[in-house]
Amino acid sequence: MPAKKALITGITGQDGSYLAEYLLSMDYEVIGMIRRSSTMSFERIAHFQDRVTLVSGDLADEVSMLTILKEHRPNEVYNLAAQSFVQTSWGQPVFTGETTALGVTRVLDAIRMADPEIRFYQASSSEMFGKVHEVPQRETTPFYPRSPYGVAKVYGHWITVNYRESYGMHATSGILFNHESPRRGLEFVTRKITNGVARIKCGLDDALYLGNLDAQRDWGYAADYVEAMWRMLQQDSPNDYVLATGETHSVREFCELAFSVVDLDWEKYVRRDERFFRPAEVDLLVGDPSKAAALLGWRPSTSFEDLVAMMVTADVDRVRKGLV
Ligand code: NAP
Ligand code: F7E
Repeated sequence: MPAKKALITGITGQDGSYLAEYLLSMDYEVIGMIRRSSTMSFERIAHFQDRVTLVSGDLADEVSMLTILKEHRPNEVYNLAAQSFVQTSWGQPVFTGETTALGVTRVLDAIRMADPEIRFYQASSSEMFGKVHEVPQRETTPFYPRSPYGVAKVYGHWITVNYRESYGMHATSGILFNHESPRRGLEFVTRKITNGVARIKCGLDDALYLGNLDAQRDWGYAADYVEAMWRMLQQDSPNDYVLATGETHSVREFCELAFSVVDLDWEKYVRRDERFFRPAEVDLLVGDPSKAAALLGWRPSTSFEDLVAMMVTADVDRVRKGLV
């Protein structure tokens, strides 16, 4: 049987890099869409770059999507590309809407025109639940987004459902709660903390400046989550699935644990900084992954404690090698 072919938008991001590795391990032919930049940063994909085909395109440009689909004829498209940083979405609300919301329609419409049999995965987000209507959040929980990013993801989710219902497309939405790794961008709170811990431990910094320590998140490990994305597209029918651990922890707890990994007391180093508070906050997220467990046989395999230790250890190693 010929190998399956998958197109990943956002292959240079955290999830894109793990998903590409996972699909390669299953003998897929992987096409990765990258956008033009004056400096190319392939940090997360350098170790397997020679095993994937990189093609140029942008979610802002439907023609580029259509051309890629017609030329490469993938069986599956994973739409992971987005302006994904919530804080930035207040400063760049229109750009966030263009990419994170309308970008989804561009991909779906390009698929509809090139080959509506292509299976489609949309990277939806727990940020859609925002000011939560119920605890824990599940597929049926109403949305109440609290940022331009969250609003854009609600659009992306519903346009995916709409193309499924309008055109019978195999279009699936994975509603993923926060998932982290040593490849997480440095601006997100988990990686900001673990990188800060490593720099303090190695004597490069003497403080870490953070915003709201009371926010609570359901944090899992990114490599566990990309496997479930693949499982979703192997189902006979498209659907919506929550992926989460079912546990929630505050930013304060994350700090306490991360500093303790290197035997430091977090209270001596963490300072509050108004710049990192948000105009509207999502106070508490905790997901119910029972549908994914029942239909996909998926369960997260990495505990909160192991995730924090993994990220701190990786950052200490990087800092010691002079890499961060
Ligand atoms: P990430 O590390 O920020 O990666 C985002 C990717 O999107 C990068 O490859 C980026 O390319 C690409 N991109 C941005 N704008 C683009 C555009 N206009 N055209 C083409 N590519 C573009 O994000 P992530 O954490 O891997 O998340 C993957 C997806 O899941 C995102 O859609 C995110 O919103 C969603 N999500 C993430 C989480 C989470 O906890 N990580 C949870 C729920 C949903 P460059 O490298 O060129 O910037
Ligand atoms: O913030 C608080 C902040 O930026 C988590 C994205 O992947 O997950 C991510 O969005 C919490 C917030 O992630 C700082 O106020 C405190 O309550 O790590 P974050 P996020 O906003 O939850 C969802 C599911 C996505 O879909 C997104 O793409 O931490 N916080 N102090 C801080 N956050 C940051 N970034 N920096 C601080 O200094």
